[in-house]
Amino acid sequence: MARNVDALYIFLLIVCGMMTLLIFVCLVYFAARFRHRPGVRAEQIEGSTPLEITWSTIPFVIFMVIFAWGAVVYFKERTPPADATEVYVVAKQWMWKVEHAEGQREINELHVPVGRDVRLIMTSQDVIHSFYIPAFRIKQDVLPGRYTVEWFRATKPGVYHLFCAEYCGTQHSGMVGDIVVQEPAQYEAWMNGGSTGPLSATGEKVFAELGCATCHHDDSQGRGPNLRGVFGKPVQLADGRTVTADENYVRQCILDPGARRVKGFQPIMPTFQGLVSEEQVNALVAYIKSISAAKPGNGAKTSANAAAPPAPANLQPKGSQVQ
Ligand code: HEC
Ligand SMILES: [Cu+2]
Repeated sequence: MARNVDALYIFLLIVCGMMTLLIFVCLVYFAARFRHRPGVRAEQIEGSTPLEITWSTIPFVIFMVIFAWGAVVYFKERTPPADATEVYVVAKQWMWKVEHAEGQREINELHVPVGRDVRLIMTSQDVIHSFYIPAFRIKQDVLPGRYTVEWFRATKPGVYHLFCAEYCGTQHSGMVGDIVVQEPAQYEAWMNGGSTGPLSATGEKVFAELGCATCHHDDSQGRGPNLRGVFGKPVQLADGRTVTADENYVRQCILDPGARRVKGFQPIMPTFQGLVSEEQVNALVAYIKSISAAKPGNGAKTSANAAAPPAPANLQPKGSQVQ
């Protein structure tokens, strides 16, 4: 992404530089050419339509080029590839806590392999921070109460600066870290040292500990919806809206279930606000994601569901939505 951003930026610099040069050349030339001479009277000019059209059209075209080019770069930078490796980031005053899907945790460091797409799912435990890697030309605010996302693919091994780019209190300037980009083999070795098991497994434990499983069963008999296959799919809400079950949706289900209710269920799910840490929410999200990923076992179950006589759409077990 850095190359795209740089190219656009250099283009802006060149356009601005040429404009500045043009203005100063004209300034000096006109000052000399039309300076006051004894006996010469200024002659009044009443404007020129061709001139007006020229100096409106040319800047317009240049600005539209900048706009279109900027939009293309922006949308590319804002759209993570679907198969990117996921890493959870929790910001707090004044550190970055990182959790890999494989279970590795680190503080103020993020290890990634070279050449892999990495998608960061970020939230804050307190105030607004901003995850900024200048070398990769990416920066994204990290907000309390929701997830924001950014992604990158590191192309060269090395250690790169990580900064917090949003003033977040007295030690804001100390909220720095390292992005460690390693060759795949090195990265594997690092990854295998001292892992606590996959994040989704931690999530499964949290799911059991918090009693989620008392309502969310593996079939359609529970008081809550079957969560298998929910992630990434559209969900019909009681108020008629249809939303996609992404990270922010699952997060809101856990922390603020009153904000949206799934159609066809009693509003009995309690809030877990204050009972779970950001890390536990991340683990739950990873777990719910993992039981929605297409797996052979899951698929078999799904086709059994699909063969069953059709139930009213809102009562269908969620698993049946898996393709
Ligand atoms: C007292 C029963 C109960 C408990 C305990 C419970 N839930 Fe729920 N949950 C529900 C019900 C009922 C719904 C559907 C109505 C709604 O949206 O509130 C639901 C909805 C959800 C949804 C949205 C599902 C969909 O199909 O879109 C998610 C995700 C979820 N719960 C996760 C959890 C997690 C994680 C926990 C544990 C931290 C938990 N729930 C604990 C009853 C419960
Ligand atoms: Cu900060």
